[in-house]
Amino acid sequence: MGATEMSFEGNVTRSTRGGGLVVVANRLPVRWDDDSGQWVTSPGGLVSALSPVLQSRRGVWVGWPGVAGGSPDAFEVDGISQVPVPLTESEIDLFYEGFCNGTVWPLYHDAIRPVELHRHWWRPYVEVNRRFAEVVAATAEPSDSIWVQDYQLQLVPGMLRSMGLSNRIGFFLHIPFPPVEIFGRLPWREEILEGLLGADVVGFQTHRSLVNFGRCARSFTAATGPAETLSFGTRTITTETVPISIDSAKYVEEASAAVARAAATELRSELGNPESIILGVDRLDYTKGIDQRLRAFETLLADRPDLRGRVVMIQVAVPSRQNVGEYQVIREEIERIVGRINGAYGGSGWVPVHYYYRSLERTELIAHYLAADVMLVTPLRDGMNLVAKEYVAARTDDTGTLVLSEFAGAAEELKGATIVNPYDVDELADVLGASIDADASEQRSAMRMLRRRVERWDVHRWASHCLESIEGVGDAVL
Ligand code: GDG
Repeated sequence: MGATEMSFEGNVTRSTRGGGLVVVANRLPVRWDDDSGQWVTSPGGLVSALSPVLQSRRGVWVGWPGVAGGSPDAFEVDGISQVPVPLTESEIDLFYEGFCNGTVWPLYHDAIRPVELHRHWWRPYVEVNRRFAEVVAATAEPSDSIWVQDYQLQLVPGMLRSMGLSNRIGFFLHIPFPPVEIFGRLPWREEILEGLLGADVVGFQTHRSLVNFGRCARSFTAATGPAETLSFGTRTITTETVPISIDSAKYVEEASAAVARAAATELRSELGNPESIILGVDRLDYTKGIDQRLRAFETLLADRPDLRGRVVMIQVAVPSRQNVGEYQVIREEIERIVGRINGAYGGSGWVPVHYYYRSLERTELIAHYLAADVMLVTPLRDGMNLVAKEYVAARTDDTGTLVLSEFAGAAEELKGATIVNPYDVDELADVLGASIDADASEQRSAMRMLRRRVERWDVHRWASHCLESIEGVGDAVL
């Protein structure tokens, strides 16, 4: 995370509050830019979806500003009031890297890595959630709707109720909610569930997560009733499946530009004009199945000597959570496999795996989507996976194959993709080989169907649906 202590002076303009909507997320949608000496908006789907809503309602975003230590008073960027919640270095260590990413993250992703349970991580989680709740309580007007985001802030809705707030409150979980057998391990399961049950509406990426939540709520709290409308005390909590999406029109526009097409052609030629380019783009996270995917490519090269020299795999691994031990372990493992494949099969100008441990500029990312004949999105568990949707949106000529893990939330929605079990390396290798050989007309009809879905259900539809539900005026998801 590389957070440094920083003091905030000057550059702060106090905002005037209107009313309407308070978004609460671990991070503010802005970051401090040392070069320009001002706050700049961080790009991202959630920010682009919520910005117009927040601007028109003069809404507020409550979150951590991204650097440890003191934080400024509320300030405004691009017409949105930013209300910072300060975190100390020790809280970043114990709350964020500890409880959020060492306990909740692995637990909610099927416990595919050991789940660390420490009381000295739980207490800071409670304290930081309380600080967020206090800031929200001091900021929200009685008529405001409050929308809390994600696994870092699960206690906030319940805390707001304990403080006596009667506002409409929504919560959206971006990651999976695990089955009762896994969630039940958590010593603080009741507290977390009661935190979430403070909301009026809880949104999930998949139906599976919604069902898991209903079962857990009935098993570990006094909640009763069907998962979709739980009764808890005197209140009713509605849950829904609302898959998050991307700014599809923006992707289509950027991918259609001549400059993007030219960059893709150039990329292909730099790689020696291979017959097929296989692409993976992920944060470097053990949930993303990067190691299994590389093993599948290795198996393919062993089984199919005819493909050697003709196909290239690009894996973009964006550095993430580098202070968490399991992330260092998975990075070493991935780099070992890349070295093994290139050492065994590479030669005479052909490099089988091009591995980047860095993030790409957005224009480069789009050029990669355009150049890739096969996109491998093979997480072992994933809330949704936006990369899958971005690839689909970028394929405006309807070519290309999306190979998608059945364990990604996106698989519930993108049924026309080539669905795989990422744990089955041999199957994955076979599917990869078949995708390389695939008939272009078959690919076209599958991709057209996927594109229709991604264009119709975009992040703006997602956000307006969620907000209408929170405000009690929602209708059905498409
Ligand atoms: C969590 C959940 C859920 C990636 N590499 C580069 C780059 N990216 C961008 C992608 C995409 C985003 O990062 C990654 O989003 P994902 O959805 O794939 O994954 P998580 O970060 O794990 O997100 C996930 C999501 O929240 C939303 O609810 O879907 O399940 O785990 O937008 O484009 N962007 C640039 N260069 C890169 O190299 N510019």
